[in-house]
Amino acid sequence: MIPDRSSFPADFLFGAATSSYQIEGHAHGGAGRTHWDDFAATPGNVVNAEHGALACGHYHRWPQDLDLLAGANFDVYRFSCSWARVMPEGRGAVNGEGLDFYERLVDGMLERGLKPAATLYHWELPSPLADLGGWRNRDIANWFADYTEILMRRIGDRVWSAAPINEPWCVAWLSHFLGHHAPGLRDIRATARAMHHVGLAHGRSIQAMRGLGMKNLGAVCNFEYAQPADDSAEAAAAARLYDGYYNRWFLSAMFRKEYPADVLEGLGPHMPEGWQDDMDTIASPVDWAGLNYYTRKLIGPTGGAWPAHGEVTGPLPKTEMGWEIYPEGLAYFLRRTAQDYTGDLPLYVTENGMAAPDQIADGVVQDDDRIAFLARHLEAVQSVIAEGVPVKGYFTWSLLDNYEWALGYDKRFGLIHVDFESLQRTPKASYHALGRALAR
Ligand code: IFM
Repeated sequence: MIPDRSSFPADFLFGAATSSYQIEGHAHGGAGRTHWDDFAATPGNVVNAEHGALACGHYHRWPQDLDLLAGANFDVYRFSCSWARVMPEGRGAVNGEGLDFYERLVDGMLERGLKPAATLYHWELPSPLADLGGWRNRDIANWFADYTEILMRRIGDRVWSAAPINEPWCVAWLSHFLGHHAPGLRDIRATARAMHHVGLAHGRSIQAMRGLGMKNLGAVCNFEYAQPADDSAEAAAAARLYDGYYNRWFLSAMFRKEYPADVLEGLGPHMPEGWQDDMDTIASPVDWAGLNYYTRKLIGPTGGAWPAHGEVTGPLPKTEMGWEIYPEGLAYFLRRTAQDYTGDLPLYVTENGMAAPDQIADGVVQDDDRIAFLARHLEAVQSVIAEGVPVKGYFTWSLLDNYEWALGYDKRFGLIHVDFESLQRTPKASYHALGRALAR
């Protein structure tokens, strides 16, 4: 059973999250080309070479989607804006249609009593900026600050919160070291630069929004619980290092003005010159921290080049992504983030959810596994609130089935089923269960 709203503190907020490229339909409304369009058009990168040109058609169907959000009694909608929709070339000319779209969307939320929680970058980098080196180029911090200012001059007075960059680890490591996401690089020098410039862009964006007088600004990072694959000292060291570049790198920079020493042993030689001088900017004060959490990984040594470790398949029940279900990890990160980095700052679980092989039968999607997943993770949140950790809200990923990046449209994370031919929305059992739990 999903715990009721009444079993949380009175000011605790519930929301659902999405992102622009994953739902909007990038071909509409004058948006510019992005590195995800390029990545998806390159054979072998994305299942079935699927892309976000149409996605969920949210660009035209947003009123219905906002009605669905309000219908499930959510308080907040965490959405993202597309840089290339606002500035098709990434710099210079502004696409008025794009700004109009986000203004309509934000006003639509307010009309329905939903708090707009904006993210400025959820991964679709304008291609012309990718041509200039993208996240490897230090100038991206200023380009991003300019985009922040243009977008927020239009909607900044009405959003409830704003965060610059969703999941810096994915922007940097997943995309430049593992090559799983655009731009698909596997290069340690590119990775080190991206790991630093993402933080710098975050800080410059926060500064730009402060300059506009905006409040309730945050940082959203993702976390994976890293557990040693066995009892050996080597496995313990491997898991510790994984935890370092995945979970500690960005928090250390944003809240302590330093990078973890163990990770610098590997990345240090590849860092951009003078990176130490940027730490004050990266640590520009924020008002809250957001944690995206899905799973744990068992990590063991592999030999070979740094970081010389890899994942071992774990024994726990898994989601359709093959990710182990481990709510204890969420409790661990909330506790550790408050203790080691953020103190009394409000924490939000900004993403949590699961992919399942959902099927419609007689108009019903009976996603009981998702209901159990949400219940267990919400109970984990309650357990740390009882310990005094200042968790102030929880967002499920995702409102809609959507474009799961390199895995295309097969992996369904939504509370609402989307038929990607007709674009018809069908609320799943989890949507109804959450709606009942959140009723006031
Ligand atoms: O779909 C993604 C989202 O874009 C970022 N966080 C994780 C989700 C599930 O993989």
